[in-house]
Amino acid sequence: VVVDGTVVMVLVVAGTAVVVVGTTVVLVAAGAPVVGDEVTSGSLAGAAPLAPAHPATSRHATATNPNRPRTRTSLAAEMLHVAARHGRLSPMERMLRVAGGQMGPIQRADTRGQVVDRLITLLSEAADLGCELIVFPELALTTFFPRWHTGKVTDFDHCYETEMPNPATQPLFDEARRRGIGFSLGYALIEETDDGTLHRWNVQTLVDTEGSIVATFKKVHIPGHDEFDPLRPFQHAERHFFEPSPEGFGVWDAFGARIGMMICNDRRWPETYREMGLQGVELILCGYNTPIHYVPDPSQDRLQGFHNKLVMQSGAYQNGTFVVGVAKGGVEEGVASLCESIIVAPSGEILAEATTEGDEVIWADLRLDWCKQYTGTLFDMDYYRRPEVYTRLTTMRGPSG
Ligand code: ING
Repeated sequence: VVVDGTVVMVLVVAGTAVVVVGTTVVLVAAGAPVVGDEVTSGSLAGAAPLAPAHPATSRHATATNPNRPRTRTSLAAEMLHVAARHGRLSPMERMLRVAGGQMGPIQRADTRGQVVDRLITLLSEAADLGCELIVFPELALTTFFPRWHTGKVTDFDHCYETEMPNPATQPLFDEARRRGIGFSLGYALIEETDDGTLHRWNVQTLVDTEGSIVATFKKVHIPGHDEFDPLRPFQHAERHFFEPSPEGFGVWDAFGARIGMMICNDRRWPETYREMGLQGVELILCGYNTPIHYVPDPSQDRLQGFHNKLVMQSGAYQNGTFVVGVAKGGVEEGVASLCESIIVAPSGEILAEATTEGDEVIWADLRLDWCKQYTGTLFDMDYYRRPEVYTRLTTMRGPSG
């Protein structure tokens, strides 16, 4: 085929898929020719390179993980599909296939073993699809326990992890490493600092395709309330159970991208995205547990789905980044919670969306340089932003000072 003026050929040679742009091998499923080889003999030698081609850096196309059940021709077909969909096969394109592992409810009686089995099922499906990374929800190991409040936070110590990995989650780490897929996992963490004090965090840990922990992010914006509220049909006492992060938002180099994390309520605050946008983030991973009924203002109930999309689509667009937002939803212990997991492009467009209220994998191919089409033009922050007049943003908490 001719893509963007360049002859692109896909050959399945001796069981190996070889994609040639002009006369340069740019993609190999696994085996013989090496990415970047010049094809100088055979029928390709005469193919005049209509455009300079460079060895592709596409990751999953050159993945040599033997465990990944991929057929050669399916890979080649996929690469052409991706090329066609993005209008051109620009061999320098960094591609990342990412999944969202939405979960249905986790009931109070569900064991971590049962939950980890569900996570492994989602992870396996994502690996079968050729994904390199799957994003799991907030508090993905337990029911959303801040819906209760007994007055004693230690009554819920069993809902927190004290280390990661641990015996309950090791099978997830092992299977991820075996399949060569990374993941981000939301959970509650009790941490004892050197001076012996206990800290309780709402966290998300990013694990790479080798099973190593890249980073653990602590939730910054803790919503809800601290004291028991007798007027509520159910509590949202996150401020009773979790401290806010003292570290803020980070961005890490992983999976060939600049990756940041946020948790649930963080996604509603524009500062969240800008703090990562100013660190050059290209992909933000987010898990959420969002009850439909918002006790302080029930008029928002019918808008939960709209607000969920609104904040992540605008955050993505205004900072030129992909966003993956993944729910744990459905009816958990009688409380209806939002699903509607989405994958959003730097344009603000939705690339994938869940359609069920249960465990479901959504996925998309992220062409990471799409970010630059926004951060290098309309939202060129180094050129257009005016921090010298944004003085209130970091000196005031609210209108009262
Ligand atoms: N949950 C909710 C969220 O920010 C909430 C809190 C619920 C806010 C309903 C507004 C409306 O999505 C968490 N866990 O932050």
